[in-house]
Amino acid sequence: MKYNFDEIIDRRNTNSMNTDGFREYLFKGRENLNFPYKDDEFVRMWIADMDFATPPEIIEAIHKRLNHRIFGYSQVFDPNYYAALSNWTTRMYDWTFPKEQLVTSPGIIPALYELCEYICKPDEKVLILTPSYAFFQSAVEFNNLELVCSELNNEQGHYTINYADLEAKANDPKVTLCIFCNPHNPTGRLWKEEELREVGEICLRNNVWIISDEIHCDLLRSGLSHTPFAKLFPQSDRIVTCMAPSKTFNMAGLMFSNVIIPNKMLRELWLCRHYSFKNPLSIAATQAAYEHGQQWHKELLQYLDDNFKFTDEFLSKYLPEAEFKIPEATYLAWVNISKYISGEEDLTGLFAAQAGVLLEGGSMFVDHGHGYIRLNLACPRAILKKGLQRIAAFLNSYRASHSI
Ligand code: LCS
Repeated sequence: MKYNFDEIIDRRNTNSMNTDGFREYLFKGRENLNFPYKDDEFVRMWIADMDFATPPEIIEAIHKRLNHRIFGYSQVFDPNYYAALSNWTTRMYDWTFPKEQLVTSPGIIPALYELCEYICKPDEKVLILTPSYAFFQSAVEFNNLELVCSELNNEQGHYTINYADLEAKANDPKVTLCIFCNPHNPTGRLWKEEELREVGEICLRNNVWIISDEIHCDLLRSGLSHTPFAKLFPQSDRIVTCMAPSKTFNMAGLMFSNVIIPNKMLRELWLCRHYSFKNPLSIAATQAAYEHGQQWHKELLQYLDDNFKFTDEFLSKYLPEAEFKIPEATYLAWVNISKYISGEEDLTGLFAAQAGVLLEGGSMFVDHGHGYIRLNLACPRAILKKGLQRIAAFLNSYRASHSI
């Protein structure tokens, strides 16, 4: 390996959400909570960023841009940016899109907030699949739109789409948009082509727009490949694709993402209303990621594969009744612990207080996450091991003392 993913980097006092902002995010309104652990004693497996250094090739590109010394108003003008992204999507997913369809945003979440507003009229409804990344709900509710949830089928931890339910909900004329997570956070499902086709056909025949949030699409187990939703429906202009280097290369704080809008009217609305200036360091970093990030990315996937293997073996040995399957995508483990703990709503608070682990309990995922915890495995193996040991010790003692 050329890159060192075992390195432990102290992230405290860098304005990082992960280390310095967990109270505000996980315990909003209860920031003064006292835990038996000091803040720096927690094992942090919560927010979806990584404890790995961003690739040196990206840092070098930022340095190069810094050395220019002027950081005036900027946007993407250099055609090499499109070329870099388009080469990446062609190489990775055998798919590309015309240059004029590409717009950029400081993040996918801000893009979702805007797109909901631009696509939907005030009394309309937006469909999501649950459990779900909670900001999908926030984007809908921020725009005073109604949220409609279709629960995924869950058979022993294997999640599939309930097409009949989705069709019934999409059939409501007030449902005009579906925000679809491809691959899916938190379950880690990498949707198959036939699943995407079915969802696409349901939405399109019911005049429902699709926003396909593909932020996790480069975080697959080695050997698997991602299908962009829009690739399957080249004749439709109702599928908006969101992609970003932020998760893949651990640069969420640089706030840069790609939004591909085939529909001309929607794109014109975006171009007219979106605040279009971008951070020049982020543009340079993103272009470098797509141009020079391939080797680092390959090694990252290998390290994540091994972290998942380690987790799977650890759970089989020390928490054999936890339901867990190595997901096809994301660096997130979605683990059903209901055989060890029951009737507890606030698993996030409980694990922080009693295990010294910061994680996200299932109730943080809109709905239908009951009994689950989500663990972020994108950390050095030594940290992962410590986190898993704490989780196992806590759950085994909880079960013993509660006679579950
Ligand atoms: N979309 C999905 C599906 C995500 O999982 C995340 C981050 C974002 C968008 C954020 O996009 P951004 O605005 O940064 O471009 N997911 C996180 C999570 O699950 N926990 O912490 C962040």
